[in-house]
Amino acid sequence: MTAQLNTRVEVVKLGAHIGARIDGVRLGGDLDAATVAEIRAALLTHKVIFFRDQHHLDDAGQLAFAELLGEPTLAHPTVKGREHANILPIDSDYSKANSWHTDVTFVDRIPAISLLRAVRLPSYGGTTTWASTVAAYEKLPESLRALVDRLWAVHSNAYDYAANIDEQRTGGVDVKFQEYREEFVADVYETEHPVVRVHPETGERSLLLGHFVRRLVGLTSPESAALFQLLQNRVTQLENTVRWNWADGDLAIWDNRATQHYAIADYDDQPRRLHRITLAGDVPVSVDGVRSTTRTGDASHYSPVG
Ligand SMILES: O=C(O)CCC(=O)C(=O)O
Ligand SMILES: [Fe+2]
Repeated sequence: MTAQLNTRVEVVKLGAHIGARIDGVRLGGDLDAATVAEIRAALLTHKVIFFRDQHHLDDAGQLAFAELLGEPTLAHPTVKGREHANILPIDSDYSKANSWHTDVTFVDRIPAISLLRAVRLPSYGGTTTWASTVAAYEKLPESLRALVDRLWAVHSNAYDYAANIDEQRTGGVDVKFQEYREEFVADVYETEHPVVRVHPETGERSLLLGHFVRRLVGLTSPESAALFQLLQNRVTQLENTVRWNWADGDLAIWDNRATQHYAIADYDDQPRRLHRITLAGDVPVSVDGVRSTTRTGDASHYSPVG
């Protein structure tokens, strides 16, 4: 217990809009409530926070700490946890998340928080970048805010289906990648979310878009694509981002209600592995107080509504 009394949380801001490193904390299931509250406050303010030198953490320790911040979901709605039901291995042998996204937006109960721990890192490359979807919204001109405040989008895990088939036919996909994709879309989920959601803890408005968006409700495909790209470009503007160069012992935590992220696949075929735990989130609510609606699939086995 004495070690806990000496804990001095130091929050080092990394950019104007997003990102902070937190020093002076040894993460684990035994952290005191005051320190957990400081960590949560830093997460809400900075959207993604990084901890270094947590070499003592294993899966059990990561999970015990995660449980202090919320209720873990299953590893994924469709992809089974390999060693542990609540832990999703992010393994470069199976997939690379090199596309801007918010985690698991194809279900109604989008996870609130993700915790990602470095397990095996490549000798170069393999950084991850996060973007603040709150900053993106706040920087919109009045006219665009008026447009997006009432816009809705359909998100689904069944994406790029035709491109995958073409790639298979031309022999462009590794077998393990193909198996992973098949597991990913084993059950199809489709959910309608507001493009602007109100954060349940901070009240901030943010843009809810990313990789899983199929189309914008009421627009044709070309119109959806054009408007989606305009807004996505706003999200990923470099001033809204922070990029993290992973080291052994690192843990990153992001507010999945206020960010998108992109894992940069510039490490050739070196192995890269991280372990992710997500915490249950609420169903998004629009600026008019309307909740997201499920069109296909039932995600109740995956996560309670947080
Ligand atoms: O590989 C990474 O750095 C991030 C992967 C990812 O998208 C995630 O953990 O949710
Ligand atoms: Fe992700």
